[in-house]
Amino acid sequence: MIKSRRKFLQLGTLASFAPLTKLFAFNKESIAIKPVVISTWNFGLDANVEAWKILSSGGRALDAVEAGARVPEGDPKETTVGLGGAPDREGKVTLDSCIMDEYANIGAVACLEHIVHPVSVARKVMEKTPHVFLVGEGALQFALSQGFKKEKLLTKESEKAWKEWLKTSQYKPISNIENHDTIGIVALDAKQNLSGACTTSGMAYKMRGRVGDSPIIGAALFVDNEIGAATSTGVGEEVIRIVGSHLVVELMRQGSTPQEACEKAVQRIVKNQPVKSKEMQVGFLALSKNGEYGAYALQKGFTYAVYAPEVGNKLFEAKSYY
Ligand code: SD4
Repeated sequence: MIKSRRKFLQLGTLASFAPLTKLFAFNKESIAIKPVVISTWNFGLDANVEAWKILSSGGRALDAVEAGARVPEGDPKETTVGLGGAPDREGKVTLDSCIMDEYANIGAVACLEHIVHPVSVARKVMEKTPHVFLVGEGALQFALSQGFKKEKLLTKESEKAWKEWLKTSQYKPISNIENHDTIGIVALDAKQNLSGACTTSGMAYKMRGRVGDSPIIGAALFVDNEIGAATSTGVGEEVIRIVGSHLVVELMRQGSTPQEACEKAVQRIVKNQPVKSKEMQVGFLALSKNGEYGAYALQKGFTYAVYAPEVGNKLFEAKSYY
């Protein structure tokens, strides 16, 4: 699954990938930089298409990841992100999101209600405020001041499922492909800059006020433009406990490949929770500065989408610990 760019260059077959994308000239040695975008779960395929429009025309990774994350956010059929997202146990849809660019600029929102595109609010926090994180009522107030529209996010379908859940009120989160989960998306652009974004409605039927890993820089997302980027999905509490995405990037800094770094982060969760980890899902994606990528999860079933010149836009299933 991992494709090192050096190997890619050694193959000497760059020209054969030319129909898939433009080759981009980079620095004095004119190395062809291939943009890459990777994102979590099946809906990553559609997200990647939007991101790729930007990357393949020489655009910035930051714009690409925002555009990609907005796709499942705006889709009412996706019940784990944005519009149509599963509510908390009081029936309120509360959204978490963050974004990070190549200059270590960051923005985040948590427990944001009524706004379809929290990732874009997170970007506004990053670009228009002296802060990096707004939550709840204040985040909503800020979003409205920036021209975002107040909307009802609870769809009939999500309301029906929540009312069904209320009958037993059992909170047993097993996040996996059957409910698609959070989108985490990281990209490398033609100028060899990295950015990432993450957005979610969080664990279905969570307690009111609960915030997961998805809006927390270092937990569900981290970008270091010298090294690489990482993102996560799954039971956020466990990702926060190991500051997962930061860990993955730091492991890469110490020499791990993206694949090895994702595996070591998952192993850290198993070490923390040898019993509980058997029954929960956490998945990591990592992308290095040179376009190499990796993925690993606790359980089988964690899919991710890669859009890169040599593969096109493809879905893979990550290897898993269990
Ligand atoms: C959270 N990490 O709120 C998110 C949810 C998720 O797979 O990704 N579920 O904890």
